[in-house]
Amino acid sequence: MKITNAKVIVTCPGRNFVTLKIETDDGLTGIGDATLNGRELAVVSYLRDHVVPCLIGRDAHRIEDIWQYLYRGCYWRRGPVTMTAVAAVDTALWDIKAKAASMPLYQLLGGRSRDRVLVYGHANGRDIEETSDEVGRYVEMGYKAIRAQTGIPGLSATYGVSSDKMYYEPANGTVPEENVWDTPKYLRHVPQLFDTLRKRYGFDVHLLHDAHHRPTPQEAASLGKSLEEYRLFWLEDVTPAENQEAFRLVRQHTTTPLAVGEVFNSIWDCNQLIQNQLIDYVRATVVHAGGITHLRRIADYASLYQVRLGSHGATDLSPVCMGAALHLDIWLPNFGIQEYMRHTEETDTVFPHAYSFSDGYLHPGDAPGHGVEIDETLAAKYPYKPAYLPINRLEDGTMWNW
Ligand code: EZ4
Ligand code: CO
Repeated sequence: MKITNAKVIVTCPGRNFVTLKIETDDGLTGIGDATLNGRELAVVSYLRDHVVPCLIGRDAHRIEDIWQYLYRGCYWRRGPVTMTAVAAVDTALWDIKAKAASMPLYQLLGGRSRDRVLVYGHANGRDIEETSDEVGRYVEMGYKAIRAQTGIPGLSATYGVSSDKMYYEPANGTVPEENVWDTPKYLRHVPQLFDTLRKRYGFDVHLLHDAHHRPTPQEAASLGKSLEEYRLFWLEDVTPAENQEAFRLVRQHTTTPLAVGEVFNSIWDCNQLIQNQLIDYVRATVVHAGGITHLRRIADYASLYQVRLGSHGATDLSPVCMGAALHLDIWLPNFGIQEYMRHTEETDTVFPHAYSFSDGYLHPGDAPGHGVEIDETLAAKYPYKPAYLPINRLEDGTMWNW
């Protein structure tokens, strides 16, 4: 089965998405997500200018060989732009192979290891009271796991908090907005949030929290310690992981479960974290970590050390990524949880999909392939709009982590 064409489709139904569609001489087509938040057009060029011309005429069934060809063959290995482009090709090829087999993708991976995929939603509020009410809304919708983020007194804007609740979109400014950050204020406030939530909702609902790479390792250790009694499902991105060894300090001081890795693009970003058991969950994704082929490799490696997969699933990961991720999740023996931030109605109409939510779980559906399509006519009605995540500065103006 030869690849005859590959198109890069850019659309902005409320936010930007990049999708690669591969066509074959059998008439089968497959799609892969290629969205890299705030750097979308870099991946578009990488694919259009450098990858697509090399794909034409290749055997679409040779997924592994094409992966190696794009990874080793470009000489410049790894990096978010490269690995997102590789992921798009890989995901589209798995979609095609599963359609050729007339099977849902999870069957090709080894079949289901579970009946459904546990997901967590996002509850955000300007203050503890509002966040606490939001958690209640998620409990009512059936969620078994909820991430809680709250505004911090003294800081005008906080990550994860906005007036749009169900569909909040962190990327907005045509140039990045500038926020002010202060870690000591944050460290004092967060334990009060979880104290309130546990008093109101008890310990049966899973609670999660994202520190979004702001604390230093020492601050991260202190945060983990101060949250221990609230028994979080996980504490996410508690410090940047560029230096994987930094997590040793955090780990030595707290039993709060740790998750990190939404920005990882390769197994080399987490090999020490995994091998030294410095984390409990790795947050790498299909779209940013080289597709199903490479994420499966990371997850298999993690299973040797009892580290589980808890993939990133914010709105900038398109329904195509979500569909593919759910097939991996339902198969993967060491699956932990899947993040699920709902896409808007507009986005869901551009990307019709077989996956569905019920009672706090997602199911990938049983359509052949990964079960997600793109309505190209509708997609063409939403042209690309520049949009960036905000940045953070400390109160004295020092550039910090967002
Ligand atoms: O900042 O998706 O856990 N989710 C997150 C997200 C990320 C964005 C980055 O593109 O931290 O909100
Ligand atoms: Co995060």
